[in-house]
Amino acid sequence: MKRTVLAIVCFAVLGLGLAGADAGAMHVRAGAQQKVEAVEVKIDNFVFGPPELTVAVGTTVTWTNRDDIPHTVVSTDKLFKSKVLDTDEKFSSTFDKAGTFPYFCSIHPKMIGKVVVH
Ligand SMILES: [Cu+2]
Repeated sequence: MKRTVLAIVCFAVLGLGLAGADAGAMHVRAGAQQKVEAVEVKIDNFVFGPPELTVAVGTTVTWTNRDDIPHTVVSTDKLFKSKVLDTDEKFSSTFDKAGTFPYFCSIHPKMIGKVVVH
């Protein structure tokens, strides 16, 4: 009996954790309903997460460097460009036009991501 309660608590905690991790995705869904939203991308372990975002026109995307290595966020089409971001530094860009906006890290060009605005 006690075991069952513990299992339920564990699932609840796990569920909360997953809900937190899902917050970014929920913003994207809200964005589809034409709300102006702020969306976060985390840079961790040489990966932009999520690597591909779909947001509504007017959305501000903020990148945060969670790595202990410097990174940059540079638009392939030269539409935006961050300075070198040290650990926990942020860079934001507002997407006022629909389109697909690929970007990469100029220090590690294999790090790529994409913001789709509609
Ligand atoms: Cu990098």
